[in-house]
Amino acid sequence: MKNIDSRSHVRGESIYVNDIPVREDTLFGVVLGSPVAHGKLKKVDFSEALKMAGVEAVITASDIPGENQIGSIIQDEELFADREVHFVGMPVALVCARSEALARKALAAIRVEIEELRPILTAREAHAEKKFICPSRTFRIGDSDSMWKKCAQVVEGQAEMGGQEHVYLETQGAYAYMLEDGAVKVHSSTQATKYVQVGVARVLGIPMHKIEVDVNRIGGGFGGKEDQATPWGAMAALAAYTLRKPVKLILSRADDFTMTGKRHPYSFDFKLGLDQDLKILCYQVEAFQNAGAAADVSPAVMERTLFHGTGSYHVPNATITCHSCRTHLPPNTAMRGFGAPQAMFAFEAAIMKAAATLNVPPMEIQRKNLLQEGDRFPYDQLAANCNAGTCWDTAYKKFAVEKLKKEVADFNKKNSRFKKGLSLFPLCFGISFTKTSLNQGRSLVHIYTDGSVSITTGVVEMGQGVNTKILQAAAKTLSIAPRRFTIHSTNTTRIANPSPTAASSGADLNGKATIMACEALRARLQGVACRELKAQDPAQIEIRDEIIYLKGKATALTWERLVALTDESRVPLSEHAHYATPVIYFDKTVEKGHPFAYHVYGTAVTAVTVDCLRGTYEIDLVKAVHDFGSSMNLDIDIGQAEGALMQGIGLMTIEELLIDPKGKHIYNNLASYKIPDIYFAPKEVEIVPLDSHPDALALLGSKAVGEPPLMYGIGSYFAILMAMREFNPKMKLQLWAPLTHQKCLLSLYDDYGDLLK
Ligand code: MTE
Ligand code: LUZ
Ligand code: MOS
Repeated sequence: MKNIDSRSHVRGESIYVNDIPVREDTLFGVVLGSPVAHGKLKKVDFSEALKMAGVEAVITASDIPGENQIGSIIQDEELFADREVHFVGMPVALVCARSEALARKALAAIRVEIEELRPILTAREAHAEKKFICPSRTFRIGDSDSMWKKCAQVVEGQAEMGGQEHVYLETQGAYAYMLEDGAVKVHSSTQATKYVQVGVARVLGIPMHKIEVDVNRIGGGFGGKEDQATPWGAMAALAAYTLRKPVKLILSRADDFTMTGKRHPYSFDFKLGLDQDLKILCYQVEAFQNAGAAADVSPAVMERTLFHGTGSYHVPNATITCHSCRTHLPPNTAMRGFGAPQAMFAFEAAIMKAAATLNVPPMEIQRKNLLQEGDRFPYDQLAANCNAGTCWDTAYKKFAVEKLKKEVADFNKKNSRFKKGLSLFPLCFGISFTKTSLNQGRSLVHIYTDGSVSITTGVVEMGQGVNTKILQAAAKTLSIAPRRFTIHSTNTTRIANPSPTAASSGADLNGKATIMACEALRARLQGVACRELKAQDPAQIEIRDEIIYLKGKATALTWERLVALTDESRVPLSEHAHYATPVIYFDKTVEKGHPFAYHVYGTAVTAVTVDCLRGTYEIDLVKAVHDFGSSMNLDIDIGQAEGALMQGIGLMTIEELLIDPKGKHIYNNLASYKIPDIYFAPKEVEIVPLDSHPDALALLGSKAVGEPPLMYGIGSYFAILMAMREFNPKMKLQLWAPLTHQKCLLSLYDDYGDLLK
């Protein structure tokens, strides 16, 4: 089935926050951000700004009737800086004017006095100064300490991975206005209606029932709107509440770039030990997470890093430690993969180092150590229906890796300036929020008397096609045509307390709730049909393609007639259902449990060509065998896989966030921050679904797909590195993603005295 949004998208008719027709008297907000990363806020003088035409108010911390606090996991984040500023771009004030242009003009007239303090910019600096977001945590399996001496080879090293900007097409924003009796409605571009509602309630000091948060869809989130849509929703609501006028606040791309957090940069110290046969005996890693200036979801990201410390491999002895370090950068946040890509990169870096040291291909070490059925993860869960080896072997055969290897070797023999490299990357990603309580979904289904159906769930459509999947699940359960359904906006008055749309589990959680609601409705309809058709047992009734069957035989009773009869019989045509993932649990006191409903597996093959004169590279191909379970919509799922792959390649190659020594992002637009475009895309991309069994905890057996394929991008890093080592075997092994063209060029000529002569 086609994505139900494709028609309105293509016609430009899809509605985002900025497309909502503005009400009379609407004001437009622009945020004043701190110009320095760390300092004492001495004075904010906006008297001149207030005198300007069309400017109605400048709102600061002192205007907040409730609490100046929006922290979710830890209450450590102010909506507006009060006494101190903690990052460049930290909101200090909101200017409200009759147009955005006027507000921006007024912004320039505000004088801010700040006594600058020294900023901490890297995780390692923060670690040295013991600036932490939360206590550090360690996952352990076996006893790595006593195993090192039993290893034939031990390698140690450091790996670095940079952050990443989300680059959702729709920037952050909200539109808020008063309803009656002190209630506020907020249209927000958020992945988490509840978080915005909670934030607004806290800032305004009013109960949650007075706040309605609505999301029609968002123009991408990628995790960036899981926790970080809240400040803009809260500011718009605060302004609407205090000024009693509708207020719209849409960030410019530059402001969004500067003020919002990104994927967490990480730094790692790793140590890997292997036996004679290249079997991994032990692994130890210490991860330093750059959390930025406030907790945001960093403790949860850190947790996912710990869970993915050993990647797709079986490691009998492992010690995985993570520190969440407080720095003076915008609070880093959720982004597709959520701490897992960093952990996996560190492990692959360790394998690369071992391979380089032992002079064996990394693939040999990788294949020998893949997870097998029943292997224990460091957090105690066992690998079940483990497809790690199957994906690898299928990819190896299907994509003729032996032949590719030979082609690459031949090419490298014949060419001195251009070199090719090849890598395989195995994926294993756990599905479920690592915080067990978040694993619940809800659905509200109304059947109207004409037989049409309305569905509201807790999930937010952000381009991932989840509404199409919800519709498919409902249409299948009720056995009626897709055209009968409308999926309505995500709204806190229809679905209360939803989990954020995140952790790739939006479709599983809310789709399963939708099936439950539809099953309950179907049972009621069957009861009415049973009476109408004078059958003995509702079990003899079946609804199939909008026709009612009795004992397998079609009757004259249609869907529409049955629905009308049901209403006439005073049997309710509405159902609200709740789904909570069974089986999962986790005990933080011992760091053991069964946190994931299931794992998603896959293997990607990547080939690249490096231009060793320029340091540029092209990605020749990425081919992956991916475990979709039994996909309920391959068009959407392949689209997700390809999109995630591109985002992952960007992360590992050209997307570089540069920060100046004072803590300011040097880039604030897409002319300087480079993301993959169509020219940079691999010349060939092929995603082949693995023939795997349908997992019972996945929606209709169709496994979660939103995040896992992003990690295939890690393969591009190592393919490029392999090509570079062909050119300069003496090159220092630098494990520092992203491997930009510039870094590539500098590394190629590292220790290359002869060539430069
Ligand atoms: N796809 C598009 N087009 N836009 C997005 O913002 N977000 C990704 C992924 N795919 C995203 C996307 C992220 S980070 C997640 S967690 C999942 O979609 C969330 O949706 P799901 O739970 O329905 O898979
Ligand atoms: N968000 C979250 C996530 O709150 N918990 C998670 O485990 C998670 N995982 C991936 C992406 N977002
Ligand atoms: Mo995705 S990072 O879970 O929003």
